[in-house]
Amino acid sequence: MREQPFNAEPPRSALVSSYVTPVDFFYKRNHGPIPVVDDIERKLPKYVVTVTLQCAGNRRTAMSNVKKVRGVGWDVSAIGNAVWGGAKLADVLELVGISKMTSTTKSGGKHVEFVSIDKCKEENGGPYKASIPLSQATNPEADVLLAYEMNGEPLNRDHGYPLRVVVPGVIGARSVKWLDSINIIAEECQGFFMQKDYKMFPPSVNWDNINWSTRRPQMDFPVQCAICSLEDMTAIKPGKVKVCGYAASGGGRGIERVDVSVDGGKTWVEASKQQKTGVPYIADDMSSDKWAWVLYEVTVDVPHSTEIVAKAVDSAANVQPKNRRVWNLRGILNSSWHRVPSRVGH
Ligand code: MTE
Ligand code: MO
Repeated sequence: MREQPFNAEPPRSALVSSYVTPVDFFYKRNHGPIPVVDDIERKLPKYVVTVTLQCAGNRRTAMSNVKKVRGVGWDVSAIGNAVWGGAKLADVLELVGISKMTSTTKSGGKHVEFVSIDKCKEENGGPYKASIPLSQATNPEADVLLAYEMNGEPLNRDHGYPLRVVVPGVIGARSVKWLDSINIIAEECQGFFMQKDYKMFPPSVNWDNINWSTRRPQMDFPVQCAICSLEDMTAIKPGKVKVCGYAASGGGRGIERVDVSVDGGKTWVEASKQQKTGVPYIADDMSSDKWAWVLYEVTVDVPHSTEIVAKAVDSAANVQPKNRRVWNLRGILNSSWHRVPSRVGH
């Protein structure tokens, strides 16, 4: 945990002890000191949507084991699932005369920019900002919220009081906290965190040959899962071991399957997954896990020291990559199979 900026991550086991992540256990990612802002008026219908937010840097520490990357170190818990309450951005924009669209309506490449009030050194003391396509912002089905509640309580300062953006299915960096203003702009936001960070480069790109303008800002996050019931090199007794954790995918893709292996990935068993029913949700039945994670669980036999591995498959049949070939200099989007070396002893 660091005080300034304040970044915090809960322990693995605490992370999956409940389906909805309590505010105290929800990771916190800030690029500047935390400000206080005035309250704002709320006159639109309130929507309550369960959304998993994931930092693009989740699991970055493991990527640094391959080759050093630049960025805040995270284990597997820079992710959390909360029940967000707020106005739909599509309603807010309609109020100022921008009509609702579906994902196929042409929006001429325009973006909606969110500007915060915090001051970041990366912006030379200017505010944190990010943008999403206008077509997404004005599409009610994209469920983009201007949230003022988290888990039924007013947002706290760490998570963006009094108002933050929640962009479901997209890396956390676009869910701007302490929202100050919204701009409709001709192209994507030119801020640091859109243009000089949070882009996915191949392993051949390093800090000497990087050309930021060759890549688009990362938006959706990939299919991801982690084992949360075991720390690396846990000593376990031979016999049955319960393996549990979370799985989530971006872009509204639900989780189809979670597989667990106790022989380093040679053979697999399917875990059972659950999404707590009863959490508020706005999605049709077949895709009820559209924006929210699933928690999974399976009991496996572990006869000898091994690597316990988990991988998830999403509704578009995307699978997590086997190897850490996804190495990139910023250490983002580490979504390789989650491997936990385990030592069996008596
Ligand atoms: N918004 C502002 N204003 N300042 C920030 O530093 N960090 C972003 C995003 N929104 C950030 C921000 C990043 S990188 C992430 S992952 C999420 O907020 C984290 O949200 P949380 O702290 O509520 O978990
Ligand atoms: Mo992040």
